[in-house]
Amino acid sequence: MEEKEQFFLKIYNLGIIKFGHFTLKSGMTSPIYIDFRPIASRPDLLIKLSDLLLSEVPYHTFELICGVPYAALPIATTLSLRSNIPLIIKRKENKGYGTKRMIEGIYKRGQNCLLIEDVITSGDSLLQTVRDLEKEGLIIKNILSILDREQGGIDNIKKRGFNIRTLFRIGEVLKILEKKDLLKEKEIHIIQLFFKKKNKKNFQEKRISYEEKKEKISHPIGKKLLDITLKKKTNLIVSADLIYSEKILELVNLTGDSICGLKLHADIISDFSSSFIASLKKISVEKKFLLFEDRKLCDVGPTNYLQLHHGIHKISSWADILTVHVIAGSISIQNLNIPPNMGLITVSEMSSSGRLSDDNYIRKALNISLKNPKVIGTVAQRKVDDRLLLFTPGIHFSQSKENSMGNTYIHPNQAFQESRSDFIIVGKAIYQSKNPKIVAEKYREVGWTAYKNGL
Ligand code: 6AU
Repeated sequence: MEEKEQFFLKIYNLGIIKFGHFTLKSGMTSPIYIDFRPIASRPDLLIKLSDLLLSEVPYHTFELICGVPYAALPIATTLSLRSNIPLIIKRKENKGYGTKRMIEGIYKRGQNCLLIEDVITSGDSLLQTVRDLEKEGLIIKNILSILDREQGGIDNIKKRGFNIRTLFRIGEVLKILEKKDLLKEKEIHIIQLFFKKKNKKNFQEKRISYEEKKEKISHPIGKKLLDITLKKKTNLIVSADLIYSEKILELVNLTGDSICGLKLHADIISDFSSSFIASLKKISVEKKFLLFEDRKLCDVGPTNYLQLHHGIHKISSWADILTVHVIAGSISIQNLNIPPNMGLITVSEMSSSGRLSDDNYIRKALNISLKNPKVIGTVAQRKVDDRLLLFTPGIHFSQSKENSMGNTYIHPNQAFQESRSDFIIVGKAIYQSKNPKIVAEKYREVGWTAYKNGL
């Protein structure tokens, strides 16, 4: 321990622990932020760190080394140089051009790969990397991390059958710092409070129920959607991406009993009319579901306003829920004169492969969503704050399905288990099926069971 302790004090002096108010990748806030990136600028410490990590696993157990992007990349590289075991590089996104590979380097299916992560919180980004490597036929058994924040991530990973070793645990490093008088009393107090609370309420913990969500969502449409969901036992939204109104009405008649919402793209309907909307409204009242217009407004405020209220679609006259991007900034979705009975869903992170949103953008989009009282929820591919409803498109029972137009798909179970989603949005899987009524009912059942299992 002495050696590790000495080493930790050296890296601590690089400023790897910051105190303040931070939003973590998971969307949770924390008074402490740990970032090992500065070590990359100190070759001597990087080498020492790699040697300490390598002493945790026997060399013969792996043939490749990979770091979870990006923070662990320099560490994985050093490990590879010190052990003479080849490195492979996992991309966060494929480039969208060239080879479109997610994993770079030389490897063969069936090879054993050691995975390196810097900090483990929930373990989610690590598990994402595991999935991407496994898709390429690589075998992951051993995982090494520098620091465990002791918030449930390690159990989460162990539960899935991986061997994970970690050099430091947050509790033990805080003790080291306290012993050496490196923390102010106030800092100790804040951190102790945080970890006491968070450890009870760690990432393993159950999701919050729709009833609890209803308490947190103030917008009447958000509450109404949750009421419908609870009453009909469905979190399924069907995306009717069809170009004739008759076909949409047909689909709605078949699936209406299984859904809490119907999502439209009004601008793809060749024979759009107010009588079509009137028929749809009538069915939506009878069968109890809400109407979503997936217009994804993304312009400056005045143009968004015109697109919402005018043109042939007159969205504000009928839609219960409207999707918007916030790329033009928070003000672009303010002052739109949104009817009181219409809620907004922001699109913070799309389901498409090669999407351009990075963590920074997503964090800002989620903050805008939380601050705007008209916003009831968001589309994202990760867990979000409990005050937002989370909508997950890109759903298909056949997860590997990726169509040539670049949407990516996950199983409903994955949406509920990993992102703690509230609603699944399903298009093609239902409207292109031979029997949309039965298939929609199947998605309803699977979605509802997945939600219940998370409680
Ligand atoms: O199940 P699919 O792929 O046939 O249909 C998915 C539907 C489409 C997309 O326009 C929409 O979901 N969508 C959305 C939204 C806002 O719903 C966001 C996103 O990130 N990805 C996505 O596919 O109507």
